[in-house]
Amino acid sequence: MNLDNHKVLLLGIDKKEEWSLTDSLAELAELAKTAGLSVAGEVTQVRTAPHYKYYLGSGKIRELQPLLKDQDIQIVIIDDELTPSQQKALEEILAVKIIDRTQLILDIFAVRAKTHEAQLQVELAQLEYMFPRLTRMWTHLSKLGGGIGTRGPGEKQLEVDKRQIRKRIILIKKELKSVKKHRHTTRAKRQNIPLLTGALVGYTNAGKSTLMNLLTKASVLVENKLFATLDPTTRKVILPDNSEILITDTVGFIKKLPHQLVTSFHSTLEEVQEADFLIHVLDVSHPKFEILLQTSGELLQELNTSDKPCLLILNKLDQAQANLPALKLFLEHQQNYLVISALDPEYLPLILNKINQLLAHYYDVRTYHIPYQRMDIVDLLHTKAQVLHEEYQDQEIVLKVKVNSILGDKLMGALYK
Ligand SMILES: Nc1nc2c(ncn2[C@@H]2O[C@H](COP(=O)(O)OP(=O)(O)OP(=O)(O)O)[C@@H](O)[C@H]2O)c(=O)[nH]1
Ligand SMILES: [Mg+2]
Repeated sequence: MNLDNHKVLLLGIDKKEEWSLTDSLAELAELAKTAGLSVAGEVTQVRTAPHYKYYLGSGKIRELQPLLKDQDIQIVIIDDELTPSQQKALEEILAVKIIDRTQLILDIFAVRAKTHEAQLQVELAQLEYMFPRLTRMWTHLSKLGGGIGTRGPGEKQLEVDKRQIRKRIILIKKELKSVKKHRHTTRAKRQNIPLLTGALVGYTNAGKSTLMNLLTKASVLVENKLFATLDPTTRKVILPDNSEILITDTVGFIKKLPHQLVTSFHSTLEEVQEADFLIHVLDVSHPKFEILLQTSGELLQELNTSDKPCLLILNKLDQAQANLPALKLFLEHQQNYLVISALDPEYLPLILNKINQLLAHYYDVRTYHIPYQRMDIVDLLHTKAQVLHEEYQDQEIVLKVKVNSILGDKLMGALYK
């Protein structure tokens, strides 16, 4: 779908929630801009739930019709995910193209996906979104053509289309499995020399890639657009105590994240699950930063990562003046956090020290029995751990070390598997 430069109207319903319609529409407008659309205005209605047929009530729909004509608007974007029949009914009554929030996000992901894996994941999500909608579309046509009980031409076409989509879904899933296997071997290679891995996580546009660039001096795409990063990038970082870690930049979270994307991006989010610790980045210049944190927190919980050591980075301090009182209150209940501006390199030593501190909590004294053919591990312990005692015996080397427990576990795994 080419959405470039089209004038669009946003529609939303106000359910009087803490994440207000204003917040939600501001985000929807950002999404629309990211997709290359130009937002002409918004129409809202206070309702406890969407109208079952038209999303908005019929009075509001009547108001909309002349407005769309006057302003020559051909695309309307809905702030929620519509049911297939709502979408169809709205398109008919308003005579414009209706795009829901899910479709818009899928569209952005489709344009942004760079690697083969991300492209497959997005296509899968799009097909899963399309499948039930296709049924509706063709059921309607076949009824017009043949009536109940007859297999009209529409129905036959529907069967063909459905079969093709199903086939494509199976093919993509198979291909994703093989891509994933390849990624696992790359990761396994990485783990040959076990390094602690931290994942940068958080709401979209929080500044994860900016922080990644600061930490690794790499050039990861940074943009004031939503979902600038879709593919996980991993880079090495050297901490003040000379230990090396890996940092992975990941795809951002968003409220009302389409469930098709959650399942399709599962393997990308695996990077988060496999990480030893998390760096959770939060944009504290956002007026509802606590809700953003809560949303990301819920997604992290779904990914079963709540028990990982986590450093909370409160970012964009330079733009957060209006939020300072709220921020102060919020921080009274927080541990392991740092308030920074990722655009300002002066914060770099502070961040690196904090990561060091976070990982320092996890030190153990351990004894390793290392066979002579694994001198690589002996070397590694000499550089990455504090050696307390070392003994060269006939069959093995016995090392007593103070070592980071996460690294220690990885070494145990490498030695005794
Ligand atoms: N003022 C200010 N802007 C920042 C700061 N950190 C990042 N930004 C800006 O915020 C925008 C988003 O930054 P990114 O690093 O792309 O955010 P992200 O979390 O990687 O976003 P996604 O990849 O879309 O999930 C960019 O325009 C950055 O320049 C900061 O400390 N202060
Ligand atoms: Mg990014």
